[in-house]
Amino acid sequence: MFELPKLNYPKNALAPVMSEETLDFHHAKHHQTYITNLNNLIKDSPLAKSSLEEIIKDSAKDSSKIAIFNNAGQHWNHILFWNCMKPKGGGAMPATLEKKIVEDFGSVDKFKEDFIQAGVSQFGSGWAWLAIKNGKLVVTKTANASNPLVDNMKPIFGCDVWEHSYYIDYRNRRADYLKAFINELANWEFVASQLN
Ligand code: MN3
Repeated sequence: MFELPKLNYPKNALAPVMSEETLDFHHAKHHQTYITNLNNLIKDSPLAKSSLEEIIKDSAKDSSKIAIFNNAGQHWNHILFWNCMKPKGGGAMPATLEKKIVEDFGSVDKFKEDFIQAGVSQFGSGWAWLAIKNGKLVVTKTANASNPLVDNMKPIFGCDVWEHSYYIDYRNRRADYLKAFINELANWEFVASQLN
C-alpha cells in the first residue's frame, strides 16, 4: 500500500508564490487520489509487491495497464515535485550542481530558459524535467503522467504543469508560474543531492 508522503514544509510556507489553497488541493486531493487509485488497481495483483519504479516501468510497456501507469507515474512525479520546492527557494545553487549545469547547458540562465520553455510548450497537461541521460543533464518534457524514467533517464527536478498546479494562483499564466517555480521555490540543495 502506498501512502501520501508528508510535505517537508507547512502548507502556507510557499505563499505567496504557491498558495496554501493550491498546496492543500494539490497534495491532499490530487496526489491522494492518485495513490488511492493506484492501491485499488494493484491490490491482489502481482504488482502489489513491486516498487513504484518497477510498477511504472512494467506498466509503461503494456497498454492494458494504462490506468496503473497513470496513477503510479503521478505518485512518483508528485513525490519528486514536493521535494523540489522549499520556502524562499531559488537563488544560488550548490557548486556541484552549478558546475554540472554550466558544463551541460553553457550557463544557468540557458538551463532556466530551456526548462521554462519545456513547460510552456508542453501542450495540455504534463511535466517539465531536468534529468540525467547517459551521465549528461538534459531538459525534457512529458505529457500527462509520464516521466523520463520510462526512457531510462533519471529525473532530478520536475515541475507539474497540469492546470491544478497553478490555476488558483496564476490562472492561465503558465510561464509566470514556471518562472516563479524555478526562481523562488526551487530547492537546489535537494536537486544537487540527486546528482549521484
Ligand atoms: Mn499535480
